[in-house]
Amino acid sequence: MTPSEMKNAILHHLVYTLGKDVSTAHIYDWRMALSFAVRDQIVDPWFGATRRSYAGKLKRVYYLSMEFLIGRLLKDAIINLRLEDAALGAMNDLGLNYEQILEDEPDAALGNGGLGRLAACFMESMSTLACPAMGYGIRYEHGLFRQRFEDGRQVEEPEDWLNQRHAWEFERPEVAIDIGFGGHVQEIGKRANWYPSEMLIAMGHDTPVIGWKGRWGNTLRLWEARPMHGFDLQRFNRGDYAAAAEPEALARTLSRVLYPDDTTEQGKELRLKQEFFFTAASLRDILRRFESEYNDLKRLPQKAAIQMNDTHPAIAGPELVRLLHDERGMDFEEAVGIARNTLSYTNHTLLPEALERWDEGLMGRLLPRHLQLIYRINELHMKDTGSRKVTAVEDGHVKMGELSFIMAHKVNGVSALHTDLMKKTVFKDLHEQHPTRIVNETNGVTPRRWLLSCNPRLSSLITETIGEGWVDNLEQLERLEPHIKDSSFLERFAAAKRANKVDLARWFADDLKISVDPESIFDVQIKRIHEYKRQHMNLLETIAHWLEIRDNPNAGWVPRVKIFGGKAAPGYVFAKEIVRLTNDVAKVLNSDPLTSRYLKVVYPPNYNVSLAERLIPAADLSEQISTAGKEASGTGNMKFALNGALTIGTLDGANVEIRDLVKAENFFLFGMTAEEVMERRKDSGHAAEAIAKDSRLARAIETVRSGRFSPEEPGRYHGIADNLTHHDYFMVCSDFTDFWRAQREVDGAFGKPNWTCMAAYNTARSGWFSSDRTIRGYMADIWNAAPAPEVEDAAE
Ligand code: Z15
Repeated sequence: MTPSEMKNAILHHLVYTLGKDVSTAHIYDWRMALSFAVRDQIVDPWFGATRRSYAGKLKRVYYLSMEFLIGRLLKDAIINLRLEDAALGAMNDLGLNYEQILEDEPDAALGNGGLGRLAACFMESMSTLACPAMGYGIRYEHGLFRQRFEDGRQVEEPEDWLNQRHAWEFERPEVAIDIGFGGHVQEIGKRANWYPSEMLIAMGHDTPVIGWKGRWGNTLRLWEARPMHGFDLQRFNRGDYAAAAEPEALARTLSRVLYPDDTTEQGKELRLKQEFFFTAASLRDILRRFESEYNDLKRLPQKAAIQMNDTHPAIAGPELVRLLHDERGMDFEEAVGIARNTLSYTNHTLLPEALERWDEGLMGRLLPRHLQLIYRINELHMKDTGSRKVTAVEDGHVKMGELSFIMAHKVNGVSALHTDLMKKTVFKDLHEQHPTRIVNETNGVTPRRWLLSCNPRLSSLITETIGEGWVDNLEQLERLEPHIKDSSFLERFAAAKRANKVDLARWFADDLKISVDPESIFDVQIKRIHEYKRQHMNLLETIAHWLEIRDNPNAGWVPRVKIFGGKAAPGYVFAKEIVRLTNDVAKVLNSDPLTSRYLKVVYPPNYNVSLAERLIPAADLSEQISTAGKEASGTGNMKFALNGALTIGTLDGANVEIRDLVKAENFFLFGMTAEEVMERRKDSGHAAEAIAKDSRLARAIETVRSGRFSPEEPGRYHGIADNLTHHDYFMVCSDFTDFWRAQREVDGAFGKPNWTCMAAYNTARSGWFSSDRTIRGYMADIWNAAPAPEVEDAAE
């Protein structure tokens, strides 16, 4: 497409789709017009892919996920369809600012963090690899809340992405599926009919996901909850206007809002309803499609692979059994077998507070037939294994992890260490019973968004050095290695990083009114706020460093900017205190005339995918400092390494694999191993002991306790200080000393010529962390699915 063709398409949409004139169009109208012009280019390759899946009778992958944290979509589509020149040219021609238009798009924040973003990367990689697939989730009216700071405190505001027209989706009113809750069960022999007492409709909305070079396009189908009977006209005519709209409002609550808890489970009724709602709608849709193509349900596992992203869709097991057994008359044991061969399950955490357990009473009320089937599935499992050791129902609760394991033919962890720990801890007994069921698929990230799109300077340098093949064959980044000896390459590598830092510094100055020196170390920790991720350890180190600079302000310190980003779950009190402490520390440090040249703290509010795209390319240092054994994988860690940041990190999650690949000398390792953590926890005096041994740590905690950062309320942080001294479950104190040592090693290394070599090695050896590699692994080890044959590039 040429710039002038693009311009004509934009003008056409401006007038005929948006009903706007050039003279009255706002930035929103131009963005929409550009989006529709780009969307037009998606449709043909997308249809083509769908047609070929049907014509070739290809096996389809179904990715069931409560969350898809997809972020902005316009630039992604432009890049994958290679429309940059056309779009930029058209915008220039029209006198519009291309960057500004892209920035006008709200983030689609239909997820909390890693799990939802992984689902989004997987969708993009499945399209790039021409893996016939469909994502299924919920079309939340409100995505993850927006975060604001008020006197340093987090304030949550509703997120309203659907206040504007969403350019990328196609409404599918014909894809409307009835969903029931409650009611009673009528048993007929071993089978049963379920008569729900409450019904609503799941309506589909399809978003095309286009792969690299437009080779292939899959669909993300998100369900919206609609009332069965919209509006009560009788009531309205009686004058009861509010009551007339009630059934509608009630049904719609199901897709109203994303639960804002990441790795903490609340066990709320509405949440269970959401889980069943989208899972049941997806399964019915999958079976309908299968039955339109094939007439033998026994072949379901050959033609469909259904991935459960965590236990949120775990009700898929009993529901699929119900559809096959109750509704289609298949023998129970056979139905369980078919369901299991179709289903697989990804576990994303070992944290006990994140493992879903549903109250049997609640489950029985909402899903009476499913609870019966869960009992039978559980009994069958005990019969088959000859053991009563493991059970999916215990203490009046249904344990969704166990249920998912029992109903899946493969269960995967998300990093090597995590998979190993799964076998040794939460699923120890099940693993002994089914020793080949657990497999590892280490997470990955899409290089299209997380390098090509977010870091154009580094991307151009890479392409000029080794050609363009890396974009969909990321392991080609290895070819950079011989250039790491070449001083002109290193200079350009450093220049790209510096320019990214200058951009970020300008944004900090303009948007946050904080000035930072781009020559400083940009030290970044961005992720959800959680005790196990230990933002408070990073803060203590910052405070200790600050105190030391104050002791000796003229010692020639290596300047640093500590950058934090992340949201706390609204009900997670401790995490919210960490948010506030970060802001309070920033206030004191940034205005300290003795130290602010050397040390600043920046905490931009409302961390999201778009902000990550801005921060990661400008980072020198990536903070991956979770308590070993607690972070299942991490994916931010991969994005940073890929963009040439060095990691300071523990041996946790995928950090282990990052360090193996980029080599120990290019990674700042510190802290206890997972085993050492478990050992040390047995010693109840671990925190006190660590504090007694490290005067810097003692002083930092004392400073927090003293009210130095909250003079108007000196007791504000006693809670944090007490937790650290007495409890410290996540071993902040015990790891602090080694963390400090590693940070000083960073100071020593930064600015030396070798730093750029280390950074470049990180980029050159991160190719394995492409989500293309991960998806190939799932296809081979779990889904038994193949890419569509003979796929050609649509865009070039
Ligand atoms: C979530 O984002 C993750 C795990 C969960 O159990 C839930 Cl509920 C949400 C994260 C892990 O914490 C992170 O380590 C991992 O990289 C990510 O899932 C994707 O696997």
